[in-house]
Amino acid sequence: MNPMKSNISPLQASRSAYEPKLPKALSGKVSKVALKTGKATRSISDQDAIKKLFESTYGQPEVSFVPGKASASMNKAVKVALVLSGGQAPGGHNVVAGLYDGLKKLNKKNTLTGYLGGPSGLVENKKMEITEKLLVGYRNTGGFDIIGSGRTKLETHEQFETVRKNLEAAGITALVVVGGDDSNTNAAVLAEFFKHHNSPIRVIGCPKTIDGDLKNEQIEVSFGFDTATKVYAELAGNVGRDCLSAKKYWHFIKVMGRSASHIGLEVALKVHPNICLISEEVAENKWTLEQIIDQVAQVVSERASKKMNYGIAIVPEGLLEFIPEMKKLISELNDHLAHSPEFEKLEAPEEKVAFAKHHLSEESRGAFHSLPHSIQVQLLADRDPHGNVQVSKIETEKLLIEAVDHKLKNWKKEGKFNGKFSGQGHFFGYEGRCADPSNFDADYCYSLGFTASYLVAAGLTGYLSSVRDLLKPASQWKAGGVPLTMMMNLERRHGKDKPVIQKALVDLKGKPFKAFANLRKSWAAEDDFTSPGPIQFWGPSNVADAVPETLRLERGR
Ligand code: FBP
Repeated sequence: MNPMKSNISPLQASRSAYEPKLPKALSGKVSKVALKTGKATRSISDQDAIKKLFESTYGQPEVSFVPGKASASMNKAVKVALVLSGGQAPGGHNVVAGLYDGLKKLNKKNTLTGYLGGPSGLVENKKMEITEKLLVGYRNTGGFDIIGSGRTKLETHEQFETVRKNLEAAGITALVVVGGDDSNTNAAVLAEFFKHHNSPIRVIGCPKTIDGDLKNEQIEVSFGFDTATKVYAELAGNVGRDCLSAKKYWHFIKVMGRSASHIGLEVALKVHPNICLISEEVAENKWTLEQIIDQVAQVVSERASKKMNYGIAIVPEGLLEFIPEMKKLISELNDHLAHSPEFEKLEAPEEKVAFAKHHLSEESRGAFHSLPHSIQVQLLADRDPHGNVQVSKIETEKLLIEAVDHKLKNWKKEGKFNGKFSGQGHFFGYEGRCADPSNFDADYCYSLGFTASYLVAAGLTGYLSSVRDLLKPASQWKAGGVPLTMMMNLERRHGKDKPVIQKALVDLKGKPFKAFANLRKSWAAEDDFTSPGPIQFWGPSNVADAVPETLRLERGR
């Protein structure tokens, strides 16, 4: 990195010198790393069906790298392809750096080719060579801009064939896919396809997503979650201080996390907001939107009775889809409107709203009617390439502010509320996805990439790079690989049973949720906000090397 270059901050220039830590087993000589193989594995459920679908890769053992004698073939030269898939997550560049450094350590002749713009780059054969020179400016930085990312899903036989031909023509024998649950499901399918068709290409995945929902017994946390939640917690903590200073606003902060509420929960554990909604709890209790609004208004009202007309409410991005009547409404909108040529022709929001009302079932019409007009319009405006409602773009924080305001006005008329309510909406999402990785993510990502290079060298396919024991110092982390089929189950998608890596939702019986549930009443009533402050790269270890609270609670003694 050239510190004089105008778009590099002094902090970035300084940070580029950081040397990420590695598990001890991988930091020594290549000849002294042995591959330890465990027992055969099974998928988490639907074993017979998954076995049938993954005939060539099902049941492989878990593996780990331990001190010992390396196999002679470990340093055989390989050409490796890399693709970044899905949403950005802090630390992606360190995965690339770890993968590159690991490959070069194994054999100087190894090469790494980045396919551009996500999985579509594999089909379109758009690529670039990753070199030391290129990497210099990217080490320890956020973003995926080194080769770009994308959300194209490889699904058809033709696409798989094209990828095979493109990679084989380039002499590539391994592909590393950096992605979340969907992308790694895709990696498993590709691994099976290549093996089944006797292609030499092996596939290795890396667990990425700020959402934190790619985790299980074997994968302690996905990369990017730590940094993104630290950024959101810093911002929410600052808002807390503003609250205490101005004492006049209720801040409704929607935080990213397309489905699961891990981000919201982690931010709550860090910041102690007055309210944090957890989508999984809403679904479990089958709460209606009306009941949720009631609960929120109740907290606002109780605080107002103590002259505390201010507060913070954290709202998970996926909330609406977890409210049963909204889930039904969204699914009806997806079914009826997605492929309706008549609807496609409509331009004016009012016409769209009228059309939707006409086509919905009575129950869903009621749910639609209960939403403010602005939200009705949003539900009908943004659709993904498959024609589905883009729930992540709905301004849930504004919906709640409007609905709570309406309720409190009614309560005022009835003499049940005599405070003030002024809401401010925020959405913390993109602000955290490309932040420079925390020390934890910098080390974890580098280790995941490095481990992937060893999995490639060991000739394995259909594995997810895994680095475990993350509460210990990095030198004591354990590096290895988890068979992708081990994490799979069958799920109903678009009317068909599909093999997918199971998404981890917030476990309502788990320690993080319980810790939050034990404290939320006092957080609602008192002012207990904390200020986590900005990510620290240097300084006391309990600050600079802090791990996510949820990880600490889940894996701690
Ligand atoms: P991944 O699951 O691909 O990691 O992406 C997660 C995420 O950041 C969600 O939190 C958010 O809903 C979504 O991406 C936004 O995606 P987009 O970049 O397409 O707006």
